[in-house]
Amino acid sequence: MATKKKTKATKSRAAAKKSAKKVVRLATKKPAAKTANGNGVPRPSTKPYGQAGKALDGVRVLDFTHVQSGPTCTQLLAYMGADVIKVERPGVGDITRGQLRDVKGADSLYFTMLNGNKRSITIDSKHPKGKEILARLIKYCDVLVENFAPGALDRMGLTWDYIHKTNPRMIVASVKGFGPGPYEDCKVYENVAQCAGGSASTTGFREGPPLVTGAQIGDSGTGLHLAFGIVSALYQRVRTGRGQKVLCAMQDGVLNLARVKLRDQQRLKHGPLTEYSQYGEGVPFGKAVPRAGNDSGGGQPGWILKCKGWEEDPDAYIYFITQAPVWGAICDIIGKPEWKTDPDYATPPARLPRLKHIFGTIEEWTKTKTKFEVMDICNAVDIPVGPILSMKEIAEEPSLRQTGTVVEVDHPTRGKYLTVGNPVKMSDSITEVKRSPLLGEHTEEILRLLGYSGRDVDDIKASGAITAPEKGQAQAA
Ligand code: CAO
Repeated sequence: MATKKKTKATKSRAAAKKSAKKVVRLATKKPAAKTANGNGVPRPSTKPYGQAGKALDGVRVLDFTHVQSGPTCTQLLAYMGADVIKVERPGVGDITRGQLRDVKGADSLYFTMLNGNKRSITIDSKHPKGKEILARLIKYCDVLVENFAPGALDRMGLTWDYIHKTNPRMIVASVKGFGPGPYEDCKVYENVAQCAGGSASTTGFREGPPLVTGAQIGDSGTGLHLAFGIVSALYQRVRTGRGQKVLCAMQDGVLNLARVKLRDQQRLKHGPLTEYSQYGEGVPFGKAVPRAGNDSGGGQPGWILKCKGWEEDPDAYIYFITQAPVWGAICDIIGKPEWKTDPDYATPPARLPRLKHIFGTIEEWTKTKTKFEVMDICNAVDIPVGPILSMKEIAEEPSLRQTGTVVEVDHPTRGKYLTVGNPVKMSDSITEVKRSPLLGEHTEEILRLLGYSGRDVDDIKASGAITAPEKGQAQAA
């Protein structure tokens, strides 16, 4: 039964709420959660799953991000229900609006696919009136996310001290290329991070140069890490009542994703890396983890093998894993039942020096089947295989459309386009993917939300704080 007695937790929550109210004067009032048992935990919602709002409903994000890493983070927060207000430079906006343009006069896919579910306001952050609007936004929002070059936020006057004083509850989340150290002042793009984070030196073929990967592990990977940091900081704020700085260095984010290679670096001290195919080929290891081609990263040897049609189709390949428990099934399928008992092939250690020959033999079989036939045959007996899917195949894959992983969105100037929906699926927070905003599309709406009157908005427009100097007005790029 519910008790009305206030616990320590509810009291401190109430105090935090009170002090927050003083600062966030502009925040709209939210109804207090009804407590079930006096310990501050709300009653379970009576609404059906998926109809009780979204995970981050009520969280307001001042989105000062640009290019890819930061926008990836804030788009994820927006997918989860946060109100993301993207601040852009008047007349210019996020530089990616105009990069890699495929449709004349329309925002690029680079921009539209990273800025869905957000609102856009144009503010010149260096204009005195712009600074005043930003001060209101800082009071209004819970989180500021930025990925400017090192020092740029401070040069705008938005130092941590200023922000924390203006809104002690605000979380300030940043992506930088490097953490504190010799490279902290460097500007960094995706591939720089892939190289500095250890990914490039361990990607590619032994005899070739280091390679960067197509997956944007430096930008999107770091944005994802930052989103985790922000949500954790929001959770901690429930207890402490105060915001904190959250920093994700792209080098750190890449290294976190490449941690198995740091594992292998340490294993090297104790002998060769026997699962790397160079071991079986008798090529000695050097001092650092080598590039391993398409060798599997774990204890289950795997290779990319040709499938039927490989001569014409550059993606007619399959990833084939020789997982030990299904070795017998593999031998039967490829017509080598004798390998099940042959001491040269029967055990994983015996197979390691013969991987090239083994995979060559399996490939003779995969070349007689399409990659999808290999999928069907192998998965029926639990052999892990993966077709090399082209982006065309992914774009057209019906199951990805059904799950909302690939979504078609309509846009007023470019028409329909595909984007990637929320890769995280939640049973009680359903993502609705919305198109990206035009430059400054919500400027007036947000100014009114911040308490400016119609006359104030006119004055702000005249001041030049929200309009491009050369055009005299903010408009879509
Ligand atoms: N009003 C007025 N000025 C604004 C503004 C606004 N609304 N928004 C940005 N600016 C200004 C900044 O204040 C900065 O000015 P100063 O240099 O005079 O302080 C200027 O625009 C340029 O910002 P920047 O240095 O961040 O941008 P850049 O294009 O030169 O560099 C990048 C881009 C990505 C290399 C750099 O921002 C960076 O290293 N960021 C951190 C790492 C990162 O996120 N990299 C991923 C990029 S995606 O591949």
